[in-house]
Amino acid sequence: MSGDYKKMWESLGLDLAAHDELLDILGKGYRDIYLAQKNRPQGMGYFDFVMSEVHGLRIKELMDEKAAGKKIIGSFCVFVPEEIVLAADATLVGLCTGADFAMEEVENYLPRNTCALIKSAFGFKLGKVCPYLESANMIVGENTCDGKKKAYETLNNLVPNLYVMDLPQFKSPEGKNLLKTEYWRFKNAVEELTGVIIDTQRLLKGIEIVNNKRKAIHRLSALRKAVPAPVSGLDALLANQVFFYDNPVRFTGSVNKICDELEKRIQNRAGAFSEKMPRILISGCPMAVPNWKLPWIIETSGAVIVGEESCVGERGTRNLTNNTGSTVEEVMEAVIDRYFKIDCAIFTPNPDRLDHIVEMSEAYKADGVILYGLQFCQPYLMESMPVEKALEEKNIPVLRIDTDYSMEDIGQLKTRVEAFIELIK
Ligand code: BJ8
Repeated sequence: MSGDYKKMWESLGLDLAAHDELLDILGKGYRDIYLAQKNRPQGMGYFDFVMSEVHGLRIKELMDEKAAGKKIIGSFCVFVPEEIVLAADATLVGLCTGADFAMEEVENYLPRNTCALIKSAFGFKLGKVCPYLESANMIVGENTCDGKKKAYETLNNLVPNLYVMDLPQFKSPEGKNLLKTEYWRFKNAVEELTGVIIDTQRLLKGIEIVNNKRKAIHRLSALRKAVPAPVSGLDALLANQVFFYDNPVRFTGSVNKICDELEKRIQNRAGAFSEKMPRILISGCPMAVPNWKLPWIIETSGAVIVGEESCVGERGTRNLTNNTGSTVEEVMEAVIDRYFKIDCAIFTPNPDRLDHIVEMSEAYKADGVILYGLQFCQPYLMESMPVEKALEEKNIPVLRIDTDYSMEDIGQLKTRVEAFIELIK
């Protein structure tokens, strides 16, 4: 971290010693996994900088925004509509959920067999090491899986500003009505928090900013369809992760710059990968920073990841929001339409997700799919069994993995991944 941010972290109530420890681990992991890669696009330098300042400069920017009267809203899920947040001149940030921290304390609040993502959110809170969570004026919890839903009841006692959003589980007209009710309620809550009335123009502006961010990511994804792949899956994942933290306009420009560079690489058939390298699609639970374990294992085992069917990936970014409405009701309807298409495994039944995995595996010319589930994540682990069967019936090779954030199973995972890659070569 280049600046001196100690006072800022102190003012946020962080535990400085624990936070230093976290930054050391994060920095080491980043060096070993990211900086050890060969032939990275130069544009990734921007993301290296963002990561080196993820608890520093970015937090300072958020604090400056707050000092100027703006509000910060933290979220754990892609169902929280950024368009509405931006329309009120507020900023949406993803909250820390990608690493184990203060696990002993966490298990005083949550059962042992809770998924790593939920435990991690609590670990960052109880360990006092997430400056995003501590700087947020509102924290949005969403009723998705049962684990999160019940965990928010407990989190409510640990933070002063939790807002819980209900979400449907059926893709039915009634389900959509529930989402509509909840998005209007959220709009009102954001208006109350910020003191800004969200009108049509404001909402359209919010849509434009978020759509541009999505379009840049779509452009990056489309370039990954090239053979050989022009960029590593690890670097593309990082861009998808930073999507949740960075200033959206700056992020869009930075991703587009990388895309310009990748287009040249494709023209010159340059890059770090050979045409013969097996191409992998990852599908399943989201991978938040610094959860890079499985992609790192895959890409140090002779394969390249070409797509992520994940909320930190194409499930989260794939559809744009229609921006043609002329009343606030019409524009809100467009926001609701867009988010109602997200095919999270909490929906039942959820056939769209299988279709999307097949579609992605063809579009990205994947040689195999790795289904990634976090241990104790019932929605994704349960759904992975019929998905595996359906993919096998279509002769798409599949490997099903369930793991957590610990490093204990690295050897075992590597053996399984290497065997799978050998099989699809
Ligand atoms: S829209 S995927 S971001 S809920 S891993 S906490 S499901 S037990 S994260 Fe998600 Fe929104 Fe859905 Fe996407 Fe529960 Fe599973 Fe844990 Fe999970």
